[in-house]
Amino acid sequence: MTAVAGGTSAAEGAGSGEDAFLAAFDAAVAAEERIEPRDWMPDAYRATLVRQMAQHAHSEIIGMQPEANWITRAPSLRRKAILMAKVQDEAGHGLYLYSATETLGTGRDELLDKLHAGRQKYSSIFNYPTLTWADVGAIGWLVDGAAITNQVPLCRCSYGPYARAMIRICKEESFHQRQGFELLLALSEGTPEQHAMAQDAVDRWWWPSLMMFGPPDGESAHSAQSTAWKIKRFSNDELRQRFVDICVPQAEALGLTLPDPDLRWNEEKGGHDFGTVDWSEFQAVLKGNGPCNEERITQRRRAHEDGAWVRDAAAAYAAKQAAGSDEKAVAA
Ligand code: BYC
Repeated sequence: MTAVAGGTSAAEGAGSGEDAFLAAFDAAVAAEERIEPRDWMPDAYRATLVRQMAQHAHSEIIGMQPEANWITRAPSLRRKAILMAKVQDEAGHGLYLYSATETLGTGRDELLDKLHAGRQKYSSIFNYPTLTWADVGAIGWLVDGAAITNQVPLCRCSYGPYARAMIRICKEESFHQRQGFELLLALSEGTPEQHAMAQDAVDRWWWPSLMMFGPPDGESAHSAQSTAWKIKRFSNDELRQRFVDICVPQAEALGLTLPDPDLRWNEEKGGHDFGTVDWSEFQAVLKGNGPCNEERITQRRRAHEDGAWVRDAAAAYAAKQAAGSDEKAVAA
């Protein structure tokens, strides 16, 4: 967007010029132009982006924990290498997203402090335990599958840096989803014990995966405004429906069943009917009372404290390098 570029803050836009800035912003959004970091934007747009992107970034780095739980116990070197690459990808996704929030004037330190203090959320899904190796497959197939369904539309988000980060993230998530499917297929077609392990994992991860799309539309506090701003392109329920419709034939191909007796094709609506998500469980997990909330946040805080010396060393090295290049510049 160029029309309002240079009007970089709400304060600058306050007063007589604000209406013009807002009109230019609204016109840019309506015309499907991208809003870029130096463009004027409403404070509430900035705040909602920081909220959503921070929650997304936190999900990526907390999401490393349940998967990393299986790195040492992966059943072959090939599976171990794949899982390590996947967990490393999640860290990278976190970095893209924290960098994108920095373009809105909110640094990573501030966001991490809020996460550690319990003032910002991460996806409910990562408060469930990974009990068996099959859970690594179920996370790939269902959790990454749900993430892709939710995140592909975000590649068209009105805020440029977020949209561009999502393009790369979605490409990588697509590999993740396929490795999960392939892992589950190998188990499903293996011994009866392996098949049962795969089915048990799908039984436990199915409903929490449906919760990843957020509360039902009628209870979604932010949807209307985020849709008007073209941050969100589809509602929580629309994406949840899309995910169910994608998963049903994939479950058949896997030879596994989805744990929902109400799941059936509805010719009239051209999609599957499915049972009701237990929203009381979702709310309990959001309030910190899921099976692993405590464990995840404790581990995250510990990792942050243990990593303090690395951050200090990197900052000292950067300062030394900068001083060195200043000296060279003076000498030249
Ligand atoms: N978990 O008004 P609503 C991944 C909150 S992981 C926790 O509908 P919105 C991956 C919501 O924040 C997936 N909280 O909100 C990583 C709000 O609370 P606040 C991460 C949830 O924002 C590693 C309240 O409920 N992906 O990719 O319009 C390995 C009301 O909700 C959840 C993203 O974050 C939840 N499930 O819509 C594998 C995608 N759902 O903030 C995979 C980006 C809702 O007012 N985010 N809440 O305190 C989004 O697309 C949207 O933020 C959501 C929610 C669809 C999630």
